[in-house]
Amino acid sequence: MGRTARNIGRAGIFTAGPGPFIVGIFNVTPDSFSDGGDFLDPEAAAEHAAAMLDEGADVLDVGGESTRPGSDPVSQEEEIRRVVPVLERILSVRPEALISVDTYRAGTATAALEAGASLVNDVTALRGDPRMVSEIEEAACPVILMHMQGDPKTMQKDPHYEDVVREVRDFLAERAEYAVTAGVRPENIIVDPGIGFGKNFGHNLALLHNLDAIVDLGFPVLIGASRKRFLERITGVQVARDRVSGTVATTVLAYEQGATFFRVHDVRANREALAVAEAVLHAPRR
Ligand code: HH2
Repeated sequence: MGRTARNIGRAGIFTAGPGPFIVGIFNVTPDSFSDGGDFLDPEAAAEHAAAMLDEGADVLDVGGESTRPGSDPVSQEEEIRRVVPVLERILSVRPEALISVDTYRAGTATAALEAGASLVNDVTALRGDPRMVSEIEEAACPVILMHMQGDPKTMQKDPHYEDVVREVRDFLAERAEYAVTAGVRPENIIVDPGIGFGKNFGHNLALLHNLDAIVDLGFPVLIGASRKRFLERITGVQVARDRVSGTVATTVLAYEQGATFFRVHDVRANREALAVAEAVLHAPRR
């Protein structure tokens, strides 16, 4: 099957309705901050993928390089070696699964799309590899454009903004325009303020409380707050995988403000919380 056969535009992912969509995090990395090393073996990975889909994930986001603060990049060859076998194994047991590849390298995106991935999650918003935009345009697949100040190695050293909400919004508008000018279809663009990527505690909260400014850009908005460090400062929960309640709070608040994609580790908890939020928000108001 060629990659166009599996590619989805609005016709694929968005016909399910307006969302909300859960993007299950699937790190095939030895060093990710909360689940590093868990799913390097394709068999364990396939089981975990099936569990996430059964719990209500709409998309699985497979990544072969950690972008946690202070992390080092891996080579493209190593990234492909980690991602492609897992992706193929998942699709062999769940051929209908929608898989996104978390990469900023065009070569990895190509390999993943050829292996059956359906969308690309680029944390550099197409700045990391000059060939990425044409890859997305040719594949006609959806792309997530994320804001990041600096790079993962140094981004948390001293992030600085005059007005974080305005700057993140303007950045995402500029990157979306860049993509559209290069031929990417506007309906294939999803934007993401990049919680924790070159942002201090106050910056993260300001973005989460002013999401309407990002939603107003007119693209679907993705939020990735799952288990992140700023939640520890609020809740005191030090173990990353125990930050489920804090994550769920961000999901519900972001959904109420118009975000529709939620990149999370804990699919079931976030799916249930979103179902409750949807029911309440659809009840009549007097
Ligand atoms: N966060 C992480 C990685 N990729 N992609 C998007 N679009 N938005 C995010 O907020 C985002 C992302 C970091 O989290 P995680 O994948 O759990 O950890 P690591 O980078 O250590 O693998």
